[in-house]
Amino acid sequence: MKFYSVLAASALLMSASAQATVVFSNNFDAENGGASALNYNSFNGLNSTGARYVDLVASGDYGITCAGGSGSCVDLDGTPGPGTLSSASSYAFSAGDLITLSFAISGNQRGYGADDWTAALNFASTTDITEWGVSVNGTTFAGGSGLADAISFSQAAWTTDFPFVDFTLFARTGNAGSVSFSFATNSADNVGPLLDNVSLDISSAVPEPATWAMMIGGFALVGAAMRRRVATVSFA
Ligand SMILES: [Ca+2]
Ligand SMILES: [Ca+2]
Repeated sequence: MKFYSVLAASALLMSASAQATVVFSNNFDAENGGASALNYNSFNGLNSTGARYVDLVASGDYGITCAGGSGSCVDLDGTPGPGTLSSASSYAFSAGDLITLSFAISGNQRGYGADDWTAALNFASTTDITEWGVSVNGTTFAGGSGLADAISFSQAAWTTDFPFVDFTLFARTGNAGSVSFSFATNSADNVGPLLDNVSLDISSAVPEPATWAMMIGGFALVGAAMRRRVATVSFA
């Protein structure tokens, strides 16, 4: 009986996500033919602005392993940094849409101490945010609501031994508009946080109240499973 209810919750989660629209996705694996490039700025759909460059790293080069153990990823601190990486385009949303920026990020396995990093959703004009927050390895933390020109999450002292963590930064909007996104670090020693698997999703899916109840059951199961993992990783 319990097994059956878990399956039902999973099915609802899948039908909800099927209505989602991925408007941007880059796992960096196809950039530069799969080869590393310092101060790379020919990304598909992304710009490394001004002199704040980032490095493209093929997994295995410089003692760095990307998310999933293969392909390529980005060292947010270029040569020299600090670096920023921003979406080249803005993406339109409608009132009530849920905007989700997903990415994997780790400390730099080369060492060189802890760094700060920030991920942001930047709105073209002041936007009514009805709810926003972050999700870390599947556990959600509420950020609140209000009028905003940008929503950002900043992580201080991201130590070099942090493994890749799946983050999402999300916002539900009360009015239509357009949004871009950006990543930045304060690292300036050529060795910074590693970024991988970036995607932006804009979804108009609003579940029925009855569906919500069952989805919360599903999320609770995920949260319980993930809490133990997160507990070993401190987000102070
Ligand atoms: Ca990758
Ligand atoms: Ca650094």
